[in-house]
Amino acid sequence: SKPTLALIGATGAVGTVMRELVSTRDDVWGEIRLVASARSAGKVLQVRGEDVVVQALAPEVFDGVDVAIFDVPDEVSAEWVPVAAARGAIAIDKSGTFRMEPDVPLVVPEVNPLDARNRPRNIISTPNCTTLSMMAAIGALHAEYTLKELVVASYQAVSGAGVAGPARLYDEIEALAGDRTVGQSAGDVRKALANKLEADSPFPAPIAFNVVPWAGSYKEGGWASEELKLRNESRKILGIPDLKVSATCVRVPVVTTHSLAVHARFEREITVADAHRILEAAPTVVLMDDPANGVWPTPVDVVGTDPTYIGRIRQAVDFPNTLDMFVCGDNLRKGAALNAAEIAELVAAEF
Ligand code: 11C
Repeated sequence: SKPTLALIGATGAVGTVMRELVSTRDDVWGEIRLVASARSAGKVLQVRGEDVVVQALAPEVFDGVDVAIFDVPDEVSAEWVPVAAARGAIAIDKSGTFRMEPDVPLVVPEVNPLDARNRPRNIISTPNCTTLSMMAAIGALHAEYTLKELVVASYQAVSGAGVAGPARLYDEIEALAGDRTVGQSAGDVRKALANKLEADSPFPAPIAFNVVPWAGSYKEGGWASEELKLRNESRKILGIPDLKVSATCVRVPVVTTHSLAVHARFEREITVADAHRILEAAPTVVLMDDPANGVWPTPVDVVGTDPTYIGRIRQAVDFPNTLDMFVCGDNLRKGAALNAAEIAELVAAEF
């Protein structure tokens, strides 16, 4: 019989996309349970065209569950993922809690699908959306040319911060709309917003009319947690423990779809034509690279779709064996819900 799936965090930004994905992809699931915090329990949500009542997170909700996908805050995963695993479910966790633990695989199905089978704790982690937004493309290039170094600048969408992110961006845009004087002197955007909106924002600076060089929490040395995740997770997924990675993560006023400018050095020379050949053959990558005709990916054309888009591929003039590229991926789909769904389907195929 088909395995039972539980979606934990069913009402969040990623949970909403997750319900859509399991309703539209090949239906490999028997029962699907929706689980959320006590606050959302009792809500009725649609899955596969049917009404399902959301259950409150409790040990019993995992009884009989084969696969549980968690998209909840780190501390909720820390408490509840082991409960699900102890009750016999294979837990697929989107949080940062278990990603770097040596006995928990960190899986991107295009890159390291076999790692999903080696799960001594019944836990599989899925990466940060920033790492994921480039991994299918970078993994394909690495498989043939062996990656040595990555220097990345991210342009991260506000929905990476959960449902509060887009809410804040829309509020700020609305508050500033119609004022054609704003954005022309230091502090005027802050002042205009302070007059109209609560100070409470998921972002440490105005996000409308701005870019914010900070994503995540403060880490030693002045790093933002997102930058270190990108480094550590890339190393683990690609299986290159000494990969050199340096990142600067920036939040931009885009609703959904993370973009990354990637400077990648390989073990040997790689031309633009080599990269095109590899990326054209990669099933989940879309090559949009005809700059003479204005063809390159942008978030507004990518949002709501599954693939990883790549363009602006250039051979770095002053750096041997190095390509510069621009990658876009929907941070809620491949960056989150889709990767988790794909891992879950790998596991479901074992039943
Ligand atoms: C963001 N990438 O855009 C983050 C959100 O480790 O899964 C996801 C954080 C994580 O804010």
